Amino acid sequence: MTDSPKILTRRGLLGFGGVAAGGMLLSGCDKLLQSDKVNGVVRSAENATYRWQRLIGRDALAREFTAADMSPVFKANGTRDPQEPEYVAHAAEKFVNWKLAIGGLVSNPMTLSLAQLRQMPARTQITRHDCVEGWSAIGQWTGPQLGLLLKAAGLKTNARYIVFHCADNYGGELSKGGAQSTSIYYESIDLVDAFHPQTILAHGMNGAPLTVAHGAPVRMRIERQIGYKQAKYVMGIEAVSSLAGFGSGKGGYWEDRGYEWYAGI
Ligand SMILES: Nc1nc2c(c(=O)[nH]1)N[C@H]1C(S)=C(S)[C@@H](COP(=O)(O)O)O[C@H]1N2
Ligand SMILES: [Mo]
Repeated sequence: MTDSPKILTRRGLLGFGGVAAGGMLLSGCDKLLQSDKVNGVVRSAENATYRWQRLIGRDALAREFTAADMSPVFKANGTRDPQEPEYVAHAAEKFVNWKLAIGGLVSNPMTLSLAQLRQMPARTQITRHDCVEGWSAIGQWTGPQLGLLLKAAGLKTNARYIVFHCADNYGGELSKGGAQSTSIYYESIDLVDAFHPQTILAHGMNGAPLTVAHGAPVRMRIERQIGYKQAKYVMGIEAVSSLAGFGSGKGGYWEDRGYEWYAGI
C-alpha cells in the first residue's frame, strides 16, 4: 500500500458537509457528540467522522487477504471482450489515446489518460470478489482511490450518486436479464461508497496491468459490494443528484433487471 487511505477518506467525507450524505453525517455526529456516552471523547473532526463511521457501519473495511490467499484462477465474467468499435480501437492502441471523463455535478470536469491514472498515488488491496452466480475469487487490485479523483473534480453540493459508464453493450438478451432498458453496462454508488478507502479505479490486477477480460483499462473495485457492482471498462464517471434518466432508473444494468442496488456483502 502506497498511500494513507484513511486520511483521504476522512477528508473526503468531511468535504461533504453540505450534501445529503454529508448532512446526515454531520447531524449524526452532532447527536453523538452530545450524548453522555461519548463525553470525554476528543472532539476532533477525525474522531467525529470515525465515530460516525462506526455508527453507520458502512465504512468498515472489507477483509483483505495475503498474497498466499490469491486464487490461482480468477474467472472473468459478464463481458470479457467488448466489441463496440470505439473500445476495440482503444484496445488495439493499448489505450494510449483513451481518456477517462469525470463530469456531471463537479466544478472541474476533467479527462485523465491511463498514464495519468497510473501516476496517481495508488492503493493495492487483496480482496474476495463474490458473484451472485455463486463463485468467488481472491485477487489483488491496484489503482487510485475514487475519492481522490472526486476531490480533484470538486463535487457540487447537490451530487448524491456516482454513475459509472462502461464501454460494453451487454446485450439485454433474455439470458442476460432482458431488454428492459439500455443494455450498455452501467453502475452507480452513493457517496459513502464513493469515498470508502477501498473504492478504487483498478488499472492493475495481480501485479500486472488489468487485462481486457477483467475490464481494461480501468474497472471499479467497490469492496463492500457484490460482483455486478464492480463495473469493468469504465469510460466515464458522472456525479449526479438522481439515478432517474440512466437506463430504467434503478442504478445499473442488473438493477434495471431486478437486482438490488445496494448489494452489500
Ligand atoms: N462493464 C461490465 N462490468 C461488469 C460486468 C459486465 O458484464 N460488464 N459483469 C459484472 C459481473 S456480474 C461480475 S461477477 C464481474 C466480473 O468481473 P471479472 O470479469 O473481473 O471476474 O464484473 C462485473 N462488472
Ligand atoms: Mo457477477
